[in-house]
Amino acid sequence: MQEIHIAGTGVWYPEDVITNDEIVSSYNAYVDNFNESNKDSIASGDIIALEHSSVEFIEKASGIKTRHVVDKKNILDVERMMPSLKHEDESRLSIQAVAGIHAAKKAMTQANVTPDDIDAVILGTSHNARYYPAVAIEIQNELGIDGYAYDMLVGCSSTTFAINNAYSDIASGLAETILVVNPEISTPAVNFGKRDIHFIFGDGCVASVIKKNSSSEKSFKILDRKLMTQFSNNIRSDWSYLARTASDYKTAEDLIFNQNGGSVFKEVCPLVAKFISTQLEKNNIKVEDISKFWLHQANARMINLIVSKIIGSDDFDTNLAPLPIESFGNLASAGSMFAFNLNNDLKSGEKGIICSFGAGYSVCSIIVEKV
Ligand code: CO8
Repeated sequence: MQEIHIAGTGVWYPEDVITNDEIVSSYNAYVDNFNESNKDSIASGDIIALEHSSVEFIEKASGIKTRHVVDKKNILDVERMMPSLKHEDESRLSIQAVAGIHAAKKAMTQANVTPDDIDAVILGTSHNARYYPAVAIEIQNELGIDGYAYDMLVGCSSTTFAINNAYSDIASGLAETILVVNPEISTPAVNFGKRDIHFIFGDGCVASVIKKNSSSEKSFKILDRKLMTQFSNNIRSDWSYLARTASDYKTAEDLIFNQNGGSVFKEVCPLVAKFISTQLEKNNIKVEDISKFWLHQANARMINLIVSKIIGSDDFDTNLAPLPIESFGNLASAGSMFAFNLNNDLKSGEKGIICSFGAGYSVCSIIVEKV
């Protein structure tokens, strides 16, 4: 009988780490500079003074303690407040390809496969590094993989939707083994001068090998997939090739990542809890039979609230729903599979749920069972 497995996963993250103390000190120095430079306009009421951020707020509101980033020095530099990167061009590998290749090699080792075994590469991410050629094809070329490769964007659900595509291609007979790569280099899209989002994101990448009838000891069988989207402007980025032609003016900060975090929290938590509960019912799986919830790492409070709604109690072992967000921040779409990679020591027959949710809105939940 044909089974389709997550045969192996691998992660990559940059060495630079920023603590909450460091991000808050930098932000508060930026605020002090801004308020001093604009003191007359602030006094006349033309500009609203910026307020300080706080470590206590960040830990309580999000659970984040540190984040790994591609360029700590320039993010913390109050005169810059963003990473310093080079333009993407043909003289070097894309930043997403570099991250993706590191994670992919680990995933292939864990899955006991070589590039010769792979039929396709699907790259899912929240932000394209460029429009074309696809970074997935660049990775395919660097690793020496035959077959096809493409990039796809589904905001925070890009990783799980990409795994879903891989499953469908394998189930239809188009491929037998697919490498899914999910680089999330998010800090270039963060306005580090904005109090309600300056602390949220980190950079990282996860890769997964999806394979028909895998024999690797790390294999998880995919039992069920469920997807939904529902339009919302609460998480939005308008950064695009159209921007250079626009006749109205917007700054880069207007165009990059913006969110109404409170609304996202209120709307998405009940939606995801119901989505997963309904999926379990449909599959005749009792919630007590779920040993692990690998959820999108947007906010630790959000994860705990969703799990408590599903299991009907807020008294549960923290190991039930891993929280790599504490060390890595929000890794956009890579978060749920990153959690899976770091904490998946299940026994044969035990089940878990991988679920992403966020921009779009988009939700994808995958029930898996340890082989
Ligand atoms: N320090 C101190 N106080 C602050 C700060 C701060 N840094 N920020 C806000 N406050 C204050 C506010 O001013 C407010 O004060 P008051 O009550 O006086 O008005 C108070 O704190 C409470 O503010 P909020 O209601 O906004 O705070 P919350 O408790 O809601 O927490 C969060 C804010 C952490 C943003 C929370 O709302 C959250 O996590 N929401 C969910 C967000 C979410 O899931 N977003 C999806 C993320 S998108 C994604 O995962 C992928 C997208 C693509 C990648 C993008 C890459 C860049």
